[in-house]
Amino acid sequence: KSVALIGAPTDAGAADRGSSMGPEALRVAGLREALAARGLQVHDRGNLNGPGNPWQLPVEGYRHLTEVIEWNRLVHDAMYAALREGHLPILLGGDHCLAIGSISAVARHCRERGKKLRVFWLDAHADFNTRELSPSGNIHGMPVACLCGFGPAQLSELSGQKPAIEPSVIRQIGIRSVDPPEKRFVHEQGLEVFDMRYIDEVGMRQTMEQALLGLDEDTHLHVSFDVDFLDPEIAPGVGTTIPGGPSYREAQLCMEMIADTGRLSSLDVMELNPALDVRNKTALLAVDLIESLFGKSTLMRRAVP
Ligand code: DIR
Ligand code: MN
Ligand code: MN
Ligand code: MN
Repeated sequence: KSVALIGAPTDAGAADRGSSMGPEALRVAGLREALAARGLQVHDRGNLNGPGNPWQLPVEGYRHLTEVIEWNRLVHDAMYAALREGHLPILLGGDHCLAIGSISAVARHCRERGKKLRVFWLDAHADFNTRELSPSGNIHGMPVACLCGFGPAQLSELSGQKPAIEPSVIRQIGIRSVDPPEKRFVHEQGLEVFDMRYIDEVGMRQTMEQALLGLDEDTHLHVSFDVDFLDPEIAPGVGTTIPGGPSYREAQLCMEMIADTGRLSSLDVMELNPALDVRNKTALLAVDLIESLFGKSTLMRRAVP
């Protein structure tokens, strides 16, 4: 099995500068070597080359819309090409607005191949804002809404079909920060959210069992991993830290249970911000978790009652 690494160094959709350095921090943390050690063939495609961050205020509810559209076009085309070539693409973000391009490419690919799609959205945030609902205008808070057809045409129609995905394919895990109007919209659209309260109540194991229900041989599983999913005590290198996220062990179990399905077919690693990190520890942790996502386990698997 071969993986393609696609770097997208931009922070045009984010609240803070610095996630543009994410791709290189993940490489420095040994991502290629870790994947190669899993027996994967790694093709590092280098970084996409898009517009800079003009650092301007929102215009008509969107910040840096022109730049975000251009970056998402580049990401869509690169992810789609990698999927067609038979690789498992890994998008190295960059801020989470780029999941619009990434998942649009995955949705297009699945449509063409007659595959079912399941999207795991690991995040502290629901990222379901629209220009009307958003408190910030930052597009990294809007990718799930754009993918479900609520956003500007140039972003919502990237996959060649609007909506790119139905809310029913999404499972959100680890959510603990949702803006009040955004919350109403999440309920209205019926997103399946496993928030931190739920994980507290039933534990990560039962949460993941439920979120993984219904996967079959024909399912393409995409994971969109916003690093702010993790508790900020262990993962400080992100812009919008929200306390009370999954612990190291909970995050490991989450990744291991996804690996066990054998269905992982594409991945985003987003919002890592080296400017806010401590000796690259968040990048190192992300690589550690990605190893588990690709099947690294400690010693053996004992039967669990
Ligand atoms: C907030 C923060 N909900 C917003 N969102 C995100 O601006 O829409 N932060 N995704 O990382
Ligand atoms: Mn987030
Ligand atoms: Mn996010
Ligand atoms: Mn974020």
